[in-house]
Amino acid sequence: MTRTLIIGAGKSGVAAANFLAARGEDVSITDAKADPELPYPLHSSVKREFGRDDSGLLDGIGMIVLSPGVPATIPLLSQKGAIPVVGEIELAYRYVPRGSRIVAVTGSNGKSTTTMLIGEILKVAGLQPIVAGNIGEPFIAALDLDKPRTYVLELSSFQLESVDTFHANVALLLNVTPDHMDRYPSFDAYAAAKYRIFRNQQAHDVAIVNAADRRAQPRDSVSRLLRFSSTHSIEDGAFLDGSDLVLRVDGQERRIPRSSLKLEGTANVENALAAWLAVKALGVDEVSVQIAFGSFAGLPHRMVLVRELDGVRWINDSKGTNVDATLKSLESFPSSSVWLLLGGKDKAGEFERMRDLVKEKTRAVLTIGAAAERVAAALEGAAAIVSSGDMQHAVAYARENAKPGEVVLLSPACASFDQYRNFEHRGEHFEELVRGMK
Ligand code: UMA
Repeated sequence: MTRTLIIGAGKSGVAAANFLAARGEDVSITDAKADPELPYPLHSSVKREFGRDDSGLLDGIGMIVLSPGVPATIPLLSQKGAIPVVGEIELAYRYVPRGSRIVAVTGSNGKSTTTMLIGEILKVAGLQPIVAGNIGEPFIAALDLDKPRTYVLELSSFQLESVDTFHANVALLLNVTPDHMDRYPSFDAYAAAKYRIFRNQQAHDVAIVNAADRRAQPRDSVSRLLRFSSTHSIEDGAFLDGSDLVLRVDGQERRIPRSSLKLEGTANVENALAAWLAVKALGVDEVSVQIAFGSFAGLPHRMVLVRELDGVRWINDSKGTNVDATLKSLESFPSSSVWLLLGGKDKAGEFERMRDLVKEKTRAVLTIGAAAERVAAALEGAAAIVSSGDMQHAVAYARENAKPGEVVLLSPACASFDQYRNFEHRGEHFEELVRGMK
Protein backbone atom coordinates (compact mmCIF):
# COMPACT_ATOMS: atom_id res chain seq x y z
CA MET A 1 0.00 0.00 0.00
CA THR A 2 1.26 3.51 -0.84
CA ARG A 3 2.29 5.48 2.21
CA THR A 4 1.38 9.14 1.96
CA LEU A 5 2.98 12.13 3.67
CA ILE A 6 0.84 15.23 3.98
CA ILE A 7 2.69 18.54 4.39
CA GLY A 8 0.72 21.30 6.12
CA ALA A 9 -1.90 20.62 8.80
CA GLY A 10 -4.35 23.37 7.88
CA LYS A 11 -7.79 22.81 6.36
CA SER A 12 -6.51 21.21 3.14
CA GLY A 13 -3.91 18.96 4.77
CA VAL A 14 -6.17 17.67 7.53
CA ALA A 15 -9.05 17.11 5.11
CA ALA A 16 -6.75 15.19 2.73
CA ALA A 17 -5.33 13.12 5.60
CA ASN A 18 -8.80 12.25 6.90
CA PHE A 19 -10.03 11.35 3.42
CA LEU A 20 -7.17 8.94 2.76
CA ALA A 21 -7.20 7.51 6.30
CA ALA A 22 -10.93 6.82 6.05
CA ARG A 23 -10.14 4.74 2.96
CA GLY A 24 -7.76 2.66 5.03
CA GLU A 25 -4.59 4.22 3.68
CA ASP A 26 -1.36 4.66 5.59
CA VAL A 27 -0.96 8.41 6.20
CA SER A 28 1.38 10.65 8.14
CA ILE A 29 1.18 14.42 8.45
CA THR A 30 3.75 17.06 9.23
CA ASP A 31 3.64 20.80 9.80
CA ALA A 32 6.26 23.50 10.32
CA LYS A 33 4.67 24.15 13.71
CA ALA A 34 5.32 21.67 16.50
CA ASP A 35 1.80 22.14 17.84
CA PRO A 36 -0.42 23.42 15.01
CA GLU A 37 -3.99 24.37 15.77
CA LEU A 38 -5.94 21.76 13.82
CA PRO A 39 -9.01 23.06 11.97
CA TYR A 40 -10.84 19.73 12.29
CA PRO A 41 -10.25 16.62 14.40
CA LEU A 42 -7.63 14.39 12.80
CA HIS A 43 -8.43 10.72 12.06
CA SER A 44 -6.89 8.55 14.79
CA SER A 45 -4.88 6.41 12.36
CA VAL A 46 -2.95 9.38 10.94
CA LYS A 47 0.61 9.51 12.26
CA ARG A 48 1.50 12.98 13.60
CA GLU A 49 4.99 14.21 12.77
CA PHE A 50 4.53 17.88 13.64
CA GLY A 51 7.53 20.17 13.84
CA ARG A 52 9.75 17.83 11.76
CA ASP A 53 11.28 18.58 8.38
CA ASP A 54 14.14 16.05 8.27
CA SER A 55 14.55 13.62 5.37
CA GLY A 56 13.57 10.72 7.66
CA LEU A 57 9.98 11.81 7.06
CA LEU A 58 10.32 10.56 3.50
CA ASP A 59 11.30 6.98 4.40
CA GLY A 60 8.93 4.55 2.70
CA ILE A 61 6.74 7.36 1.36
CA GLY A 62 5.12 6.79 -2.05
CA MET A 63 3.22 10.07 -2.41
CA ILE A 64 3.44 13.57 -0.93
CA VAL A 65 0.35 15.78 -0.64
CA LEU A 66 1.22 19.46 -0.41
CA SER A 67 -1.12 22.01 1.18
CA PRO A 68 -1.58 25.14 -0.98
CA GLY A 69 -0.01 27.51 1.54
CA VAL A 70 3.23 25.48 1.54
CA PRO A 71 5.55 26.57 -1.28
CA ALA A 72 7.12 23.86 -3.42
CA THR A 73 10.52 25.38 -2.59
CA ILE A 74 10.70 24.10 1.02
CA PRO A 75 13.99 22.24 1.75
CA LEU A 76 12.27 18.92 2.51
CA LEU A 77 11.03 18.70 -1.07
CA SER A 78 14.52 19.09 -2.51
CA GLN A 79 15.27 15.69 -0.97
CA LYS A 80 12.18 13.89 -2.25
CA GLY A 81 13.87 12.18 -5.22
CA ALA A 82 11.26 10.45 -7.40
CA ILE A 83 8.37 10.65 -4.93
CA PRO A 84 5.39 12.28 -6.71
CA VAL A 85 3.95 15.45 -5.17
CA VAL A 86 0.28 16.29 -5.60
CA GLY A 87 -1.83 19.15 -4.29
CA GLU A 88 -5.12 18.70 -2.48
CA ILE A 89 -7.12 19.79 -5.56
CA GLU A 90 -5.39 17.26 -7.81
CA LEU A 91 -5.85 14.53 -5.21
CA ALA A 92 -9.57 15.28 -4.83
CA TYR A 93 -10.05 15.43 -8.59
CA ARG A 94 -8.82 11.85 -8.94
CA TYR A 95 -11.81 10.65 -6.90
CA VAL A 96 -14.54 12.69 -8.62
CA PRO A 97 -17.17 10.27 -10.01
CA ARG A 98 -17.34 10.10 -13.80
CA GLY A 99 -20.08 12.23 -15.26
CA SER A 100 -19.51 15.05 -12.74
CA ARG A 101 -19.05 18.54 -14.10
CA ILE A 102 -16.52 21.05 -12.85
CA VAL A 103 -16.71 24.82 -13.07
CA ALA A 104 -13.43 26.33 -11.88
CA VAL A 105 -12.98 30.03 -11.09
CA THR A 106 -9.74 31.92 -10.64
CA GLY A 107 -8.52 35.51 -10.91
CA SER A 108 -6.81 38.09 -8.75
CA ASN A 109 -10.09 39.75 -7.73
CA GLY A 110 -13.74 38.77 -7.69
CA LYS A 111 -13.31 35.00 -7.58
CA SER A 112 -15.21 34.40 -4.34
CA THR A 113 -18.17 36.52 -5.44
CA THR A 114 -18.29 34.88 -8.88
CA THR A 115 -17.98 31.38 -7.41
CA MET A 116 -20.82 32.07 -4.97
CA LEU A 117 -22.98 33.65 -7.66
CA ILE A 118 -22.55 30.67 -9.99
CA GLY A 119 -23.45 28.43 -7.06
CA GLU A 120 -26.60 30.47 -6.37
CA ILE A 121 -27.74 30.34 -10.01
CA LEU A 122 -27.20 26.58 -10.16
CA LYS A 123 -29.18 26.17 -6.93
CA VAL A 124 -32.08 28.13 -8.39
CA ALA A 125 -31.84 25.96 -11.51
CA GLY A 126 -32.14 22.86 -9.30
CA LEU A 127 -28.68 21.46 -10.00
CA GLN A 128 -27.68 21.05 -6.31
CA PRO A 129 -24.12 22.27 -6.88
CA ILE A 130 -21.24 21.66 -4.51
CA VAL A 131 -19.32 24.91 -3.90
CA ALA A 132 -15.81 24.47 -2.52
CA GLY A 133 -12.10 25.29 -2.81
CA ASN A 134 -10.28 28.46 -1.83
CA ILE A 135 -13.60 29.93 -0.74
CA GLY A 136 -13.37 27.91 2.46
CA GLU A 137 -14.18 24.22 2.26
CA PRO A 138 -11.45 22.02 0.77
CA PHE A 139 -12.51 20.24 -2.42
CA ILE A 140 -11.57 16.88 -0.92
CA ALA A 141 -13.85 17.43 2.07
CA ALA A 142 -16.76 18.34 -0.21
CA LEU A 143 -16.58 15.34 -2.57
CA ASP A 144 -19.68 13.26 -3.18
CA LEU A 145 -18.31 9.81 -3.95
CA ASP A 146 -21.72 8.30 -4.59
CA LYS A 147 -22.89 10.06 -7.71
CA PRO A 148 -21.93 12.60 -10.38
CA ARG A 149 -22.43 16.19 -9.22
CA THR A 150 -21.77 19.71 -10.46
CA TYR A 151 -18.83 21.31 -8.63
CA VAL A 152 -18.13 25.02 -8.51
CA LEU A 153 -14.56 25.52 -7.33
CA GLU A 154 -12.75 28.71 -6.42
CA LEU A 155 -9.09 28.06 -7.12
CA SER A 156 -6.14 30.18 -6.05
CA SER A 157 -2.83 30.35 -7.88
CA PHE A 158 -1.39 28.31 -5.00
CA GLN A 159 -3.86 25.53 -5.66
CA LEU A 160 -3.42 25.68 -9.43
CA GLU A 161 0.37 25.35 -9.18
CA SER A 162 0.04 21.65 -8.43
CA VAL A 163 -2.81 20.53 -10.70
CA ASP A 164 -1.86 17.89 -13.24
CA THR A 165 -4.69 15.70 -14.58
CA PHE A 166 -7.32 18.13 -13.20
CA HIS A 167 -9.77 19.12 -15.92
CA ALA A 168 -12.43 21.82 -15.68
CA ASN A 169 -15.37 21.62 -18.09
CA VAL A 170 -15.82 25.35 -17.63
CA ALA A 171 -12.80 27.43 -16.58
CA LEU A 172 -12.95 31.14 -15.71
CA LEU A 173 -9.96 33.47 -15.45
CA LEU A 174 -11.49 36.75 -14.32
CA ASN A 175 -8.42 39.00 -14.31
CA VAL A 176 -4.71 38.91 -13.51
CA THR A 177 -3.09 41.73 -11.53
CA PRO A 178 -0.02 41.50 -9.27
CA ASP A 179 -0.65 39.62 -6.02
CA HIS A 180 1.25 37.20 -3.77
CA MET A 181 4.56 38.60 -4.95
CA ASP A 182 6.17 37.15 -1.82
CA ARG A 183 5.59 33.63 -3.23
CA TYR A 184 6.42 34.08 -6.92
CA PRO A 185 9.72 35.14 -8.49
CA SER A 186 7.87 37.28 -11.05
CA PHE A 187 4.45 38.45 -12.19
CA ASP A 188 4.80 36.04 -15.14
CA ALA A 189 5.28 33.11 -12.77
CA TYR A 190 2.13 34.09 -10.87
CA ALA A 191 0.16 34.47 -14.12
CA ALA A 192 1.48 31.11 -15.35
CA ALA A 193 0.01 29.42 -12.27
CA LYS A 194 -3.35 31.01 -13.08
CA TYR A 195 -3.28 29.76 -16.71
CA ARG A 196 -3.11 26.21 -15.41
CA ILE A 197 -6.86 26.46 -14.90
CA PHE A 198 -7.19 25.74 -18.66
CA ARG A 199 -5.00 22.63 -18.47
CA ASN A 200 -6.45 19.49 -20.10
CA GLN A 201 -9.43 21.33 -21.54
CA GLN A 202 -10.83 19.82 -24.75
CA ALA A 203 -12.67 21.32 -27.71
CA HIS A 204 -16.09 20.80 -26.06
CA ASP A 205 -15.01 22.63 -22.89
CA VAL A 206 -15.42 26.34 -22.28
CA ALA A 207 -12.88 28.98 -21.24
CA ILE A 208 -14.23 32.32 -20.00
CA VAL A 209 -12.01 35.39 -19.77
CA ASN A 210 -12.16 39.15 -19.35
CA ALA A 211 -11.85 40.74 -22.80
CA ALA A 212 -10.21 43.84 -21.36
CA ASP A 213 -7.47 42.00 -19.50
CA ARG A 214 -4.61 41.23 -21.85
CA ARG A 215 -3.05 38.98 -19.23
CA ALA A 216 -6.17 36.88 -18.79
CA GLN A 217 -6.22 35.43 -22.33
CA PRO A 218 -5.61 31.66 -22.33
CA ARG A 219 -2.48 30.32 -23.97
CA ASP A 220 -2.55 27.27 -26.23
CA SER A 221 -6.07 26.37 -25.18
CA VAL A 222 -8.22 24.37 -27.58
CA SER A 223 -11.46 24.95 -25.68
CA ARG A 224 -14.24 27.26 -26.77
CA LEU A 225 -13.39 30.82 -25.78
CA LEU A 226 -16.11 33.12 -24.45
CA ARG A 227 -15.31 36.63 -23.27
CA PHE A 228 -17.01 39.26 -21.14
CA SER A 229 -16.71 43.03 -21.05
CA SER A 230 -18.23 45.90 -19.09
CA THR A 231 -17.07 48.41 -21.71
CA HIS A 232 -17.80 47.14 -25.23
CA SER A 233 -19.92 44.65 -27.15
CA ILE A 234 -18.63 41.13 -27.72
CA GLU A 235 -19.54 38.76 -30.54
CA ASP A 236 -19.09 35.52 -28.60
CA GLY A 237 -19.70 36.33 -24.98
CA ALA A 238 -21.43 38.71 -22.61
CA PHE A 239 -21.30 42.47 -22.14
CA LEU A 240 -22.90 45.51 -20.59
CA ASP A 241 -24.97 47.52 -23.04
CA GLY A 242 -26.29 50.66 -21.34
CA SER A 243 -28.86 49.47 -18.85
CA ASP A 244 -28.80 45.82 -19.98
CA LEU A 245 -26.58 42.83 -19.41
CA VAL A 246 -26.38 41.06 -22.76
CA LEU A 247 -25.39 37.51 -23.59
CA ARG A 248 -24.58 36.81 -27.24
CA VAL A 249 -23.71 33.19 -27.94
CA ASP A 250 -24.42 30.91 -30.92
CA GLY A 251 -26.08 33.73 -32.82
CA GLN A 252 -28.67 34.19 -30.07
CA GLU A 253 -29.02 37.25 -27.88
CA ARG A 254 -30.49 37.40 -24.37
CA ARG A 255 -30.90 40.47 -22.16
CA ILE A 256 -31.33 40.96 -18.43
CA PRO A 257 -31.79 44.48 -17.05
CA ARG A 258 -28.79 45.56 -15.03
CA SER A 259 -31.23 46.79 -12.39
CA SER A 260 -32.17 43.16 -11.62
CA LEU A 261 -28.65 42.58 -10.34
CA LYS A 262 -28.59 43.15 -6.60
CA LEU A 263 -24.78 43.44 -6.49
CA GLU A 264 -23.32 46.92 -6.68
CA GLY A 265 -20.46 48.25 -8.78
CA THR A 266 -18.76 47.70 -12.14
CA ALA A 267 -16.54 44.92 -10.85
CA ASN A 268 -19.67 42.99 -9.90
CA VAL A 269 -21.20 43.57 -13.34
CA GLU A 270 -18.16 41.78 -14.76
CA ASN A 271 -18.50 39.00 -12.18
CA ALA A 272 -22.17 38.61 -13.12
CA LEU A 273 -21.41 38.49 -16.87
CA ALA A 274 -18.78 35.83 -16.26
CA ALA A 275 -21.17 33.83 -14.07
CA TRP A 276 -23.91 34.04 -16.70
CA LEU A 277 -21.57 32.66 -19.38
CA ALA A 278 -20.49 29.85 -17.06
CA VAL A 279 -24.02 28.67 -16.32
CA LYS A 280 -25.05 29.10 -19.95
CA ALA A 281 -22.31 26.60 -20.79
CA LEU A 282 -24.09 24.17 -18.45
CA GLY A 283 -27.42 24.77 -20.21
CA VAL A 284 -29.07 26.92 -17.52
CA ASP A 285 -31.92 29.20 -18.66
CA GLU A 286 -32.11 33.01 -18.18
CA VAL A 287 -35.01 32.81 -15.76
CA SER A 288 -32.84 31.08 -13.15
CA VAL A 289 -30.06 33.57 -13.83
CA GLN A 290 -32.33 36.56 -13.35
CA ILE A 291 -33.83 35.16 -10.14
CA ALA A 292 -30.38 34.55 -8.65
CA PHE A 293 -29.10 37.96 -9.81
CA GLY A 294 -31.99 39.52 -7.94
CA SER A 295 -31.53 37.58 -4.72
CA PHE A 296 -27.76 37.18 -4.32
CA ALA A 297 -26.61 39.94 -1.98
CA GLY A 298 -22.90 39.15 -2.32
CA LEU A 299 -20.38 38.35 0.32
CA PRO A 300 -20.66 40.19 3.60
CA HIS A 301 -18.92 43.59 3.79
CA ARG A 302 -18.10 43.78 0.07
CA MET A 303 -20.15 46.50 -1.60
CA VAL A 304 -23.35 45.45 0.15
CA LEU A 305 -26.40 47.65 -0.32
CA VAL A 306 -27.64 47.86 3.26
CA ARG A 307 -30.60 50.10 2.73
CA GLU A 308 -32.16 52.70 0.47
CA LEU A 309 -33.79 55.43 2.54
CA ASP A 310 -35.33 58.61 1.14
CA GLY A 311 -33.57 57.97 -2.17
CA VAL A 312 -30.13 57.62 -0.57
CA ARG A 313 -28.26 54.29 -0.94
CA TRP A 314 -26.17 53.15 2.03
CA ILE A 315 -23.35 50.77 1.10
CA ASN A 316 -21.12 48.68 3.34
CA ASP A 317 -17.69 48.03 1.83
CA SER A 318 -15.84 47.58 5.12
CA LYS A 319 -13.66 45.00 3.32
CA GLY A 320 -12.12 47.96 1.50
CA THR A 321 -9.11 47.96 3.80
CA ASN A 322 -6.54 49.47 1.45
CA VAL A 323 -6.35 52.33 -1.04
CA ASP A 324 -6.69 50.11 -4.14
CA ALA A 325 -9.80 48.36 -2.86
CA THR A 326 -11.47 51.68 -2.09
CA LEU A 327 -10.51 53.16 -5.48
CA LYS A 328 -12.05 50.14 -7.24
CA SER A 329 -15.29 50.57 -5.28
CA LEU A 330 -15.44 54.31 -5.79
CA GLU A 331 -15.09 53.93 -9.58
CA SER A 332 -18.57 52.45 -9.77
CA PHE A 333 -20.50 55.58 -8.78
CA PRO A 334 -21.65 58.65 -10.70
CA SER A 335 -19.71 61.92 -10.35
CA SER A 336 -20.23 64.01 -7.20
CA SER A 337 -22.59 61.48 -5.65
CA VAL A 338 -20.69 59.81 -2.82
CA TRP A 339 -20.41 60.59 0.88
CA LEU A 340 -17.30 58.56 1.60
CA LEU A 341 -16.43 57.29 5.08
CA LEU A 342 -12.64 56.96 5.20
CA GLY A 343 -10.16 56.12 7.94
CA GLY A 344 -9.41 53.59 10.64
CA LYS A 345 -6.13 52.05 11.65
CA ASP A 346 -3.36 53.68 9.68
CA LYS A 347 -1.36 51.15 7.60
CA ALA A 348 0.72 53.94 6.06
CA GLY A 349 -1.64 53.91 3.06
CA GLU A 350 -0.86 56.27 0.19
CA PHE A 351 -4.07 58.28 0.46
CA GLU A 352 -2.71 60.91 -1.98
CA ARG A 353 -3.32 58.35 -4.75
CA MET A 354 -7.03 58.81 -4.14
CA ARG A 355 -7.08 62.56 -4.82
CA ASP A 356 -8.30 62.51 -8.45
CA LEU A 357 -11.07 59.97 -8.00
CA VAL A 358 -12.16 61.46 -4.67
CA LYS A 359 -12.38 64.85 -6.35
CA GLU A 360 -14.50 63.44 -9.16
CA LYS A 361 -16.84 61.18 -7.20
CA THR A 362 -17.42 62.55 -3.72
CA ARG A 363 -19.70 65.13 -2.16
CA ALA A 364 -17.57 64.93 0.96
CA VAL A 365 -15.14 62.70 2.82
CA LEU A 366 -16.12 61.88 6.38
CA THR A 367 -13.03 60.87 8.33
CA ILE A 368 -13.04 58.39 11.18
CA GLY A 369 -10.49 56.64 13.38
CA ALA A 370 -6.78 56.94 13.96
CA ALA A 371 -5.86 57.70 10.35
CA ALA A 372 -8.29 60.64 10.13
CA GLU A 373 -5.68 63.39 10.26
CA ARG A 374 -3.45 61.79 7.63
CA VAL A 375 -6.43 61.17 5.38
CA ALA A 376 -7.50 64.80 5.74
CA ALA A 377 -4.01 66.10 5.01
CA ALA A 378 -3.64 63.89 1.94
CA LEU A 379 -7.01 64.87 0.45
CA GLU A 380 -7.11 68.54 1.41
CA GLY A 381 -8.37 70.62 -1.50
CA ALA A 382 -9.63 67.52 -3.40
CA ALA A 383 -12.81 67.16 -1.34
CA ALA A 384 -14.78 68.72 1.46
CA ILE A 385 -13.48 67.01 4.60
CA VAL A 386 -15.72 66.47 7.60
CA SER A 387 -13.84 65.30 10.67
CA SER A 388 -16.31 62.89 12.23
CA GLY A 389 -14.20 60.96 14.73
CA ASP A 390 -16.26 57.81 14.79
CA MET A 391 -18.82 55.83 12.81
CA GLN A 392 -21.80 57.10 14.76
CA HIS A 393 -21.05 60.75 14.04
CA ALA A 394 -20.20 60.07 10.40
CA VAL A 395 -23.47 58.19 9.82
CA ALA A 396 -25.52 60.89 11.57
CA TYR A 397 -23.87 63.62 9.47
CA ALA A 398 -24.47 61.76 6.22
CA ARG A 399 -28.09 61.08 7.15
CA GLU A 400 -28.66 64.80 7.61
CA ASN A 401 -26.88 65.94 4.46
CA ALA A 402 -27.18 63.30 1.72
CA LYS A 403 -29.79 64.04 -0.97
CA PRO A 404 -31.91 61.63 -3.04
CA GLY A 405 -29.82 59.91 -5.73
CA GLU A 406 -26.67 60.08 -3.63
CA VAL A 407 -24.72 57.29 -1.95
CA VAL A 408 -23.18 56.89 1.48
CA LEU A 409 -20.22 54.52 1.17
CA LEU A 410 -18.21 52.95 3.98
CA SER A 411 -15.00 51.93 2.19
CA PRO A 412 -12.38 53.07 4.67
CA ALA A 413 -9.06 52.25 2.88
CA CYS A 414 -7.72 51.35 6.32
CA ALA A 415 -7.66 48.44 8.73
CA SER A 416 -10.21 48.50 11.52
CA PHE A 417 -8.22 47.54 14.60
CA ASP A 418 -8.14 51.03 16.14
CA GLN A 419 -11.88 50.98 16.91
CA TYR A 420 -13.04 47.46 16.02
CA ARG A 421 -12.10 43.79 16.37
CA ASN A 422 -11.88 43.37 12.59
CA PHE A 423 -13.43 44.63 9.33
CA GLU A 424 -16.49 42.44 9.87
CA HIS A 425 -17.16 44.03 13.26
CA ARG A 426 -16.79 47.50 11.70
CA GLY A 427 -19.17 46.61 8.86
CA GLU A 428 -21.71 45.18 11.28
CA HIS A 429 -21.66 48.38 13.33
CA PHE A 430 -22.26 50.45 10.21
CA GLU A 431 -25.14 48.19 9.12
CA GLU A 432 -26.69 48.32 12.58
CA LEU A 433 -26.62 52.14 12.59
CA VAL A 434 -28.04 52.31 9.07
CA ARG A 435 -30.83 49.83 9.76
CA GLY A 436 -31.75 51.76 12.91
CA MET A 437 -32.15 55.10 11.09
CA LYS A 438 -35.60 56.63 11.16
N1 UMA B 1 2.65 25.36 6.82
C1 UMA B 1 3.76 24.53 6.84
N2 UMA B 1 4.85 24.91 6.09
C2 UMA B 1 4.87 26.04 5.33
C3 UMA B 1 3.71 26.87 5.30
C4 UMA B 1 2.62 26.48 6.07
O1 UMA B 1 3.77 23.52 7.51
O2 UMA B 1 5.87 26.30 4.65
C5 UMA B 1 1.50 24.97 7.63
C6 UMA B 1 1.05 26.02 8.61
O3 UMA B 1 1.79 25.97 9.81
C7 UMA B 1 -0.43 25.68 8.80
C8 UMA B 1 -0.82 25.00 7.50
O4 UMA B 1 0.37 24.80 6.76
O5 UMA B 1 -0.62 24.78 9.89
C9 UMA B 1 -1.76 25.89 6.72
O6 UMA B 1 -2.03 25.32 5.46
P1 UMA B 1 -2.42 26.27 4.22
O7 UMA B 1 -1.69 27.56 4.33
O8 UMA B 1 -2.27 25.48 2.99
O9 UMA B 1 -3.95 26.67 4.52
P2 UMA B 1 -5.28 25.81 4.64
O10 UMA B 1 -5.81 25.96 6.03
O11 UMA B 1 -5.14 24.44 4.11
O12 UMA B 1 -6.24 26.71 3.69
C10 UMA B 1 -6.09 26.61 2.29
C11 UMA B 1 -6.15 28.01 1.69
N3 UMA B 1 -5.07 28.83 2.24
C12 UMA B 1 -4.02 29.19 1.50
O13 UMA B 1 -3.87 28.86 0.36
C13 UMA B 1 -2.97 30.04 2.17
C14 UMA B 1 -7.49 28.64 2.00
O14 UMA B 1 -7.58 29.88 1.29
C15 UMA B 1 -8.61 27.74 1.50
O15 UMA B 1 -9.87 28.29 1.88
C16 UMA B 1 -8.45 26.34 2.06
O16 UMA B 1 -7.14 25.82 1.77
C17 UMA B 1 -9.48 25.36 1.48
O17 UMA B 1 -9.28 25.19 0.10
C18 UMA B 1 -7.44 31.07 2.07
C19 UMA B 1 -6.41 32.02 1.45
O18 UMA B 1 -5.93 32.90 2.12
C20 UMA B 1 -8.78 31.82 2.09
N4 UMA B 1 -6.08 31.85 0.15
C21 UMA B 1 -5.18 32.75 -0.53
C22 UMA B 1 -5.96 33.93 -1.10
O19 UMA B 1 -7.18 33.80 -1.31
O20 UMA B 1 -5.32 34.97 -1.39
C23 UMA B 1 -4.50 31.99 -1.65
